[in-house]
Amino acid sequence: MRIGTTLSNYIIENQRHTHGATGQFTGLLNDLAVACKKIADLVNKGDLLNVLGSADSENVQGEQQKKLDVISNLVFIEALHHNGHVAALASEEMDEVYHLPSGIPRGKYLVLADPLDGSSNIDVNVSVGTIFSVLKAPEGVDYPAEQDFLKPGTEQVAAGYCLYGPSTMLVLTTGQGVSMFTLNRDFGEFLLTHENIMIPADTNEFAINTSNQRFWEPPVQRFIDECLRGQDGPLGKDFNMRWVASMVADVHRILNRGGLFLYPIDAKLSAKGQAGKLRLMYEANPIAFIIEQAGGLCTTGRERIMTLAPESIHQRVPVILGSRNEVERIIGYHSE
Ligand code: AHM
Ligand code: MG
Repeated sequence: MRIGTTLSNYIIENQRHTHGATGQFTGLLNDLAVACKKIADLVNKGDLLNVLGSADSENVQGEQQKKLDVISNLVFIEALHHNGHVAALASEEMDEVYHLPSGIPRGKYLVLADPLDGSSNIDVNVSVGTIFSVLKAPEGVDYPAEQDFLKPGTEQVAAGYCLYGPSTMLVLTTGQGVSMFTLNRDFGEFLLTHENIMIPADTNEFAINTSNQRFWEPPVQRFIDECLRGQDGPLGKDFNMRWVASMVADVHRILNRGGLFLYPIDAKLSAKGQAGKLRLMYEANPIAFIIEQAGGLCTTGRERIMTLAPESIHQRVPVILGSRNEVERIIGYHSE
């Protein structure tokens, strides 16, 4: 019986094809995989470990943290900070950049993460995930500042997510397509299960939180209205709708069978002074990198997500992504 291609096999093979590679990037991806395996175990055991429920604390964005949000963030730091692969870390659950303690060797990379995406699903046993984005660190800087993280998505060297669903799956891009790995819990390895994922260009499935409908802008109102009018409407086809409320799970479905995901700007968010719901640096950018590598598009409706110039690590943006032809249609509605 063969073992198959482990995540380690896969990244070491990639390293062989990268001129001047030192093994640090390979080490970093291994660290990330360890963090994901640990979080998968916590999510899986849930109530048995007394890790569900509220943490009685808020993050920098004033959102109530769950115990598992806080614990996953600690796992992320522990797995990444001491192997000499990163120079600093940032996450949804930390107000400021995390600086490595003195005495720990500085690595070549910066990592941003949403340690546990889909907070509202944690306590109800619905799929959640970890999202990560990897950037190059500035050379010779012991304590990279927030400014050093503020690079457009096009400068990511890798991005991925781990989905904690019926199976635990790690989805990764290093800019050469998208690969999927499934965790074999029996021997604790991620094994390559899909390569060169491509999102179908057309779709008849969309995901949006329609409870916000009355707050949407006209282009999104128009598009969803046309979807709902189905075969008799201008789009000439019937649509299906899904909304998991964990972006990783909605994105995973889109990678596998096509579809659209929209978390647009709306009047309710604007009234709170927010430019969107999702965070650019550790949600939208890494997911955009994956979606584009799989042939899809990711936009605010008006601009490509990956070329936005970030202003802060916790910045929010509108996100519209998925099957190319329908995203192009929505972009067109925004420009009319
Ligand atoms: P989180 O990082 O606090 O979990 O928030 C992000 C999540 C996304 O995963 C999901 O698509 C969205 O928020 C759901 O929002 P809503 O509850 O408004 O439907
Ligand atoms: Mg999130």
